Amino acid sequence: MRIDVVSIFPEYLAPLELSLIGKARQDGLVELNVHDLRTFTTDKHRTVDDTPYGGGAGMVMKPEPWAQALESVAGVREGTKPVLIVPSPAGERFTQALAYELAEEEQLVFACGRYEGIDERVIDWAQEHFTVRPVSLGDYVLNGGEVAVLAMVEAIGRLLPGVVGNPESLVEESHSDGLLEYPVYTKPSSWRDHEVPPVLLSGNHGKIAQWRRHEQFRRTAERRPDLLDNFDAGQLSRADRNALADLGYNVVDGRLRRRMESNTAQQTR
Ligand code: JFT
Repeated sequence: MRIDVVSIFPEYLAPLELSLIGKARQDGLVELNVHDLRTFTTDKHRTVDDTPYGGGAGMVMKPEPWAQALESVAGVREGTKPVLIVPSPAGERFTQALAYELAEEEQLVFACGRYEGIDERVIDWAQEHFTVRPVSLGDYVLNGGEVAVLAMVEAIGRLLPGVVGNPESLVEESHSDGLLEYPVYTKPSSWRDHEVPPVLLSGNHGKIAQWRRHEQFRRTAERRPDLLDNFDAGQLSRADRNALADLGYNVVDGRLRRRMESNTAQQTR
C-alpha cells in the first residue's frame, strides 16, 4: 500500500515512522510519504490561509496550494482513482469497518487541514481525481487533521498482511465481534491485595472461555450498551443467552432487549 500525507506540520506525523508502521515500511509492506503543504505555495511568504468569505472567526485554507499538492502526490495511473481521506469534524465516523475497507486500497492520500478548515471547492474539485472521503475520528474537537491521521494510519496499517505478527490477535479483539474485550492479567497471581480471578488459574479451558465471554458481555452492557442494540443475537449459544439473562438481556426476534427494571426488587450491581 502507498500512503501520502499532506500537512503544514509534517513533523507531527513523525511517529508514523516508528513502531508498527515503521516496521511495515522497512519490510516494504507500506510506502509512506509525508509532504509539507507549504512547498506547494508560490508566494514569498508561503501563504496557506486567508480570511473567510461571509465573515466569521479564524482563517480558511486557500485552495490552490492543496490542488498543487494533491496533483503532485496523486500519481497519474490509468483507470485508478486513489482514495482521498479528508479528516473533518463534519465527516463520516471512522470505524473498524472503514479501516478494513481502506486497508484493501492500493493508495491512500490524507489531507490534513488546520484553522477553520479547507476551502470547500478543494473537496469538489478533488472528486475528478480521487474517491473523496471526509472522515471524522470521533465526536470531539481537534485543532486539525494530523492527530486523526495518526490514528487512522495506525488502525489501517495493522490490518495489512504481515504488519501484525500474529493474525489471531486481530481476530480476538474489541469490535471484531461487536463486543468489548475481556480483562487480561499476568504474573504475579496476587499483587497488592488484588487477586487474579481464580478461574484463570484453574487450567479448565472450557470454563475459562465461558468466563471470558461472560466478562465481554458484562463489560459491554456496563460501558457500551449501544453496541448491544445492533448485536446479532442469532450467533448466541445457550451459555451466552444465560450469561446475558444474568445481565438483564433477553433475545427477542434475533435482537437483544433489556428487561424492564423492577420497581420493587433491589438491583444488585
Ligand atoms: C478538526 C477534527 C476531527 C477529525 C480536521 C481541520 C480544522 C479544526 C476545527 C475544529 C472545529 C471546527 C475546525 C479540524 C478536525 C475530529 C479535522 C480539521 N480543524 N472546525 N476535529 N475533531 N474528530 N477527523 Cl481542517
